[in-house]
Amino acid sequence: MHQRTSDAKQPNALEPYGWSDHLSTRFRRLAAIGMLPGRVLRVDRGECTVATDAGPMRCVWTPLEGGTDCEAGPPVAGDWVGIHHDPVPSVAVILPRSTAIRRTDPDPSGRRQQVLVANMDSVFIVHGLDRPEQVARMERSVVMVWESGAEPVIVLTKTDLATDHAIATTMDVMNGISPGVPVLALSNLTGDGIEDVRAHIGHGSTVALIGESGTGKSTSINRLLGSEIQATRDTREGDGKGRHTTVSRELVLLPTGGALIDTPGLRTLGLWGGSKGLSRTFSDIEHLASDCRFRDCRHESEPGCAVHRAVAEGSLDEGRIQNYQRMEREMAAKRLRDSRRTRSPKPHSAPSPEEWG
Ligand SMILES: Nc1nc2c(ncn2[C@@H]2O[C@H](COP(=O)(O)OP(=O)(O)O)[C@@H](O)[C@H]2O)c(=O)[nH]1
Ligand SMILES: [Mg+2]
Ligand SMILES: [Zn+2]
Repeated sequence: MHQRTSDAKQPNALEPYGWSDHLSTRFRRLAAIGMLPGRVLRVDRGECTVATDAGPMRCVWTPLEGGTDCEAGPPVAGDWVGIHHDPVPSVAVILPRSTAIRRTDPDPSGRRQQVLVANMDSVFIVHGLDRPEQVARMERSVVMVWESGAEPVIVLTKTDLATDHAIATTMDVMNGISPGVPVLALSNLTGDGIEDVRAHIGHGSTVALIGESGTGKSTSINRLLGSEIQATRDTREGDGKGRHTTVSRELVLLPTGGALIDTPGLRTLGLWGGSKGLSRTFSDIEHLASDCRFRDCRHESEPGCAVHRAVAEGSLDEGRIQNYQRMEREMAAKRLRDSRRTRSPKPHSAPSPEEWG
């Protein structure tokens, strides 16, 4: 009898990237029409580098006509794709993304979404201890990560530049950002904390690093890799902010298992999507709100407001409720704009190079 080799477990070069039975089942239809599976490692100058069973391949993006049950594109780092060879290697299909970080395109219409990175299991939100805390920005980043479907982890870098007291104070503040989100601290100079961070990177899992430029994302990736793959920049002679040396998102495999995706720092993080991420991040406020006298309490000046009581008693920070309300208003305004649209939203865009930083 003929042995069916397609179901046999063969060593697959994509396995360390997180290729799974689930993906393989999803891909079967595409394999049947001669497509090669791959994972996008990097996108630059309109082309992408894709990891495949046959090694990395440079591909253009040529969406398959009439493709259904796939993402609109363009491809981003972390995407699982189908490659077509005719006439040149092309990404023809983007498999549905299990998770994705999306923001509103900073163009004035606010009508487009930008996908920054896809199919990550967790996201390290990186902040440097050499800078002020920027609680509101961290809260916003956590909202975006929860909304993406991935698990947020807050990573503080440069412990070597802060006193123990300052580290402890910042850890306290960061622990208050979103109940249950781990907060880790490391130094790329001394190596302190690196192994704690590594422990949060599962075998076959994908972790994206986001955060402002100069916070140490690329340096941390090099540290975890044990080699200098990601370009970093010396900031000593500059303004301490670092320059955007990361020109595009890049996915690398760790020898100890797992994949990391580097991203450039983005100035603006306009919320995209529903309110799930907001509810998750501010679960403490939503929990308090269930004790407000009025079910539709807006926690402004209504009597019997449990949220205001918590602020008055000092158990809830006023800045936290203000930032929550600011993001709620931003999302309500966006919903209103969306509902007024007569035409369907424009296709997705990619961040422009001037936006980095
Ligand atoms: N002292 C110290 N400097 C660091 C640490 N991590 C990164 N840096 C420096 O911070 C600057 C920006 O790092 P980089 O990795 O390029 O930041 P990115 O923009 O987030 O990728 C570089 O000069 C790094 O050498 C750290 O843990 N301690
Ligand atoms: Mg970088
Ligand atoms: Zn209330």
